[in-house]
Amino acid sequence: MSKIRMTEAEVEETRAVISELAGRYASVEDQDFLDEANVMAHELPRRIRRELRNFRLFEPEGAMVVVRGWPVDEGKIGPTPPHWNDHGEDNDTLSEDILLVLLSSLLGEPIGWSTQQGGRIVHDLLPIKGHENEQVGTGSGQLITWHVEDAFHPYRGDYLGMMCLRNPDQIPTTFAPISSVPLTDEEVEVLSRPLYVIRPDNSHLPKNADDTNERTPEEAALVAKSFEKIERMCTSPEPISILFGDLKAPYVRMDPYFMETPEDPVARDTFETLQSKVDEVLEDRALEPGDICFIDNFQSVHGRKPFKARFDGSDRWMKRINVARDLRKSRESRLSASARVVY
Ligand SMILES: O=C(O)CCC(=O)C(=O)O
Ligand SMILES: [Fe+2]
Repeated sequence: MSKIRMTEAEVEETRAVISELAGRYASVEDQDFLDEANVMAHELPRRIRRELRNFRLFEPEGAMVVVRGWPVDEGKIGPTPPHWNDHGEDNDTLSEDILLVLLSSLLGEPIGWSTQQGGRIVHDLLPIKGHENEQVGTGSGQLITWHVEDAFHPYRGDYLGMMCLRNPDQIPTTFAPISSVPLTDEEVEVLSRPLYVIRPDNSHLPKNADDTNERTPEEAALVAKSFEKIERMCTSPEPISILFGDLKAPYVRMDPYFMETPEDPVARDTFETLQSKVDEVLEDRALEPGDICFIDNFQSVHGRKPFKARFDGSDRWMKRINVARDLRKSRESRLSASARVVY
């Protein structure tokens, strides 16, 4: 993992870019802001740009980069809201949202899912009452089993970004780069065959949508169609390989909680061996306020330890973003060349 701590001068340089944007845009969900983010990101401090460029270009095995040192203003961000669609007047996270999108733009193009958090680009990861026992980012009491983000979906992000606003009990994100898992050549060979299926995770299901967006009839029809697509992926998922790319340094897609154990004994045993080997190398990485972490979603798995939510405004609160290296590959599922929402 690489870590870079912003100096005071770098924080000030960054603040100037954010202030300019905050003067012009009230929300990072504004399409004009998203269109401009990459250009503005080139005004961030050079050392940070270089770090992220290297992360994208060289695909280091550590598969995680953390930018540390952004001073989160507790008073300004306000209490942790009870729900991602229930921000109050006391919640001002515009600076943090902008920073997360700018840094993401140095890695690729932020995308959102029409089936997740109302199609927003920047998600709130906070415990929601009623989700305590759910296998979703907004749960709390249940361990989030390690996974590749949106592993089931061909358009899943190349990177997952998380910015920590508050983590009073230092609840860890769990993490393992696939390079740290000691697989034999035989195991790699089996895992590179299309013998496995991954179903959509619960965060994409209509029951967790809580979507209060106002939509045109055309958009509403598209969202309904996306949920139908998710339903089809649930009932008849395509068989895939778990490992792919260069098998000497493979990419990975898996989400064991939503996968079936294959009937074929070799496929099954290898899958089980893989899971225990990942369990053995999985590490805790607790983010601290101000940390912005990017995970290479092709080269690692992550999850989250369970915790007891307080529901009093002081809970763990992260911002989350999905980043695709290339928007084109999902063009058939987006409304225009620069649209960010995958339907
Ligand atoms: O809350 C975390 O640290 C990670 C949760 C997670 O896996 C996710 O939201 O994708
Ligand atoms: Fe995740």
